[in-house]
Amino acid sequence: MRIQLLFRSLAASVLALPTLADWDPPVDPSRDKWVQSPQMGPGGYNVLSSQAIYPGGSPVSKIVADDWLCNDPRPVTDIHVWGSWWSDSPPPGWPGLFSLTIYSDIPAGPNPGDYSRPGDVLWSKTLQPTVRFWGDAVGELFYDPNKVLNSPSGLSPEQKVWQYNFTLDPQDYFRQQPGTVYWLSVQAMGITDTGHYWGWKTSLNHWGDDATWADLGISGQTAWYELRDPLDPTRSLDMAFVLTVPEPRGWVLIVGLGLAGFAAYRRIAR
Ligand SMILES: [Ca+2]
Repeated sequence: MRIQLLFRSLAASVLALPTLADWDPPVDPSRDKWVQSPQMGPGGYNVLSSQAIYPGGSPVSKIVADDWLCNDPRPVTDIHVWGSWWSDSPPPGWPGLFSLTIYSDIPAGPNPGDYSRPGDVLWSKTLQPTVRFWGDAVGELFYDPNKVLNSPSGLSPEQKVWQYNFTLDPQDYFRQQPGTVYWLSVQAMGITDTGHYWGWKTSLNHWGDDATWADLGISGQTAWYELRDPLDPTRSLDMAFVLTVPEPRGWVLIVGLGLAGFAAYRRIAR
């Protein structure tokens, strides 16, 4: 009977916790390796980062990347980002696949155009996240740096913000070198219905260099371009993402359930 009560208590604890794949503030150094929070409302943008079809029928494969500093040796086990859909219109039936890539850093040079940018590809996965609604951000804008959408400004209103949570399998953990700068890109893959475009949300926080964007064409990738505020080019834009490590809470539950199972086995075996 005591064992049954223990199992019930542990099961209740599991149900009472939020889904471990999600990420919520406040920042917890035991869980969070890097945090750049989303900027909700005026001044916030969702920057086109999709493999999709423009309204005129031409394909687009835009990619956005931002930098971070590895400041401890724990591996990246989860990647969390925020984003929105152009005109708040997600594509019906889309399988929800994203391409995530981590690059080395090409440091900034002495000249004004020598901003830092992604270098060699170190890690790349195509993953399907869990998705949850994050909130309404009235006053923010969707931005296409190519200015094909909503020409000539490239800007249009939207406000539905979603959180995308990518949980990596242990064999896919990204193992970093402390003191090293890396870049992360996130792109929504294979959107075939014209009129649906995903944008990666900009962040309240600035670190390192501006985010960058590029196009992946048939003839290869274009250069990386700096991402600046389209309404105030003096303002740097960075992207909203969180990198987490193995969550202590999850390990406590796993160990607890293991001990309970062992105790039950001992009782039955007697
Ligand atoms: Ca940055």
